[in-house]
Amino acid sequence: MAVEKTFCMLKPDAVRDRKMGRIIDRIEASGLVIERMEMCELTRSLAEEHYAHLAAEPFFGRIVDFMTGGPVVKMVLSGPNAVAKLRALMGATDPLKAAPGTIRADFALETSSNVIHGSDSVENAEIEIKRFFG
Ligand code: IDP
Repeated sequence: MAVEKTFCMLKPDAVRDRKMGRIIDRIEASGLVIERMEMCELTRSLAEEHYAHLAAEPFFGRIVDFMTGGPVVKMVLSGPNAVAKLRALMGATDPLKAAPGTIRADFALETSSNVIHGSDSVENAEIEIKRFFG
């Protein structure tokens, strides 16, 4: 299995609602290694760049408002199949459709505030790690 790096972010709802510790516990328990971790606030331009693939959606402005509305925790994770492993831990984008036991199923209620981001491919992981950590 290929050792990969992936980018992960705990969204402002996870920080505000004091769910960070429990989510990080699940990440560590999965075997993924936290290589870097930092709390920060996103600028509008960084949030817009990160969600540029959704720029045409009617909810784009609300995503940017949400992501810039409070601190986030950004992380670089590594391990065998890290990209797919984190996506499996996270569950589906809509928490109501996420499999039981996944982070989104257990800690989120709405698609628009679904507690966690994880890169969806090795290529995007590389781009996102550069975007957020330089
Ligand atoms: P992902 O986060 O599961 O990779 P994407 O399709 O890349 O999903 O969407 C990015 C984020 O945009 C989602 O995590 C979610 O917070 C938000 N989003 C996606 N679709 C909707 C929607 O239909 N309504 C509101 N927010 C959405």
